[in-house]
Amino acid sequence: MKKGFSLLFATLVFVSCGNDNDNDGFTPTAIEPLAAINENNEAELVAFLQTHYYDEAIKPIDEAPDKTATLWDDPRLGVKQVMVRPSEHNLETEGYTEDEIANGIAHNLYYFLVQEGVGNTVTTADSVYVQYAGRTLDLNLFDQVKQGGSWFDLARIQAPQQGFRGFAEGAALLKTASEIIDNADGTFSALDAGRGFFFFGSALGSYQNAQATIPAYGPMFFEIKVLARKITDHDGDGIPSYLEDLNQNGYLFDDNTDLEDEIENRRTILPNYFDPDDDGDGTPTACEISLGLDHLDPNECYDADGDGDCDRCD
Ligand SMILES: [Ca+2]
Ligand SMILES: [Ca+2]
Ligand SMILES: [Ca+2]
Ligand SMILES: [Ca+2]
Repeated sequence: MKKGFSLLFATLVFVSCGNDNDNDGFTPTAIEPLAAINENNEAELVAFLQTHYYDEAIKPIDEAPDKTATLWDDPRLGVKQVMVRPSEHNLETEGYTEDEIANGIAHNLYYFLVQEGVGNTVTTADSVYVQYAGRTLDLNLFDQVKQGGSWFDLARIQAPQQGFRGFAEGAALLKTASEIIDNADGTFSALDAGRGFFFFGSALGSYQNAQATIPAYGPMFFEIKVLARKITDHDGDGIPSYLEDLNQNGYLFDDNTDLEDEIENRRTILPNYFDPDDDGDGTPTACEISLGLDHLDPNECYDADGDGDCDRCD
């Protein structure tokens, strides 16, 4: 993995700063409302798609010459969009519906697939081995791996603090290579790997955090080629992480069975995919499954000595 992107994905904890004009240094920039940022980013994305084109032999995406079909209307590409609903960016202000507060604000992720891939399907909970390039809409490359590949844990990079949910959503629209063949010179060839281009707004990227050459609230696009994937079980409870996405929206941070209990008892907030005791009753999920108990019901647990407290069974 290139150092730059490693930093980008691993340490997105900076606070965006701006000069407060009082000449006493920098103060954190207030987080802008999600709906307004979405509207701006959507307009920027559509304008980009309508003024740029795809030519595999050249960049492969560049400003479209006159009378050239753009990304927006090139029938060869058939640009599609999927709706993703981030919910974690400043929805505490007025003006949002209950549905938006509960399920997020609808964002378009635009994409086209050069090749879907013929291997395994990918979910946003998988770890993937990828080649990729990420650019801002001024075509500035902020990082890439085109030789070999890098492993990314899609569940973790979609975390609010990491901020690359769009990357995870895009990778999950592809399939892996059918086969990876080791070449005699130490390189490898990936046969029929899924490859596509994914364009998304800042709420599916780094939002208010300016990172490397990505400006605060800046939309971006990625070219992603998925070579291989591993199914994950982050908390080792025997339930694959993709099955811990209870509401099946591809986002692993809004599924937390014992959230209220974690808040009330000041325990660490752990979404189910990262929580070895999903219902917080004291009996680990793996124990409950092995005993045939409901691991999402805190009223059902293993009480070894009958004292009313839930116990481990290992
Ligand atoms: Ca699990
Ligand atoms: Ca979810
Ligand atoms: Ca939890
Ligand atoms: Ca439990």
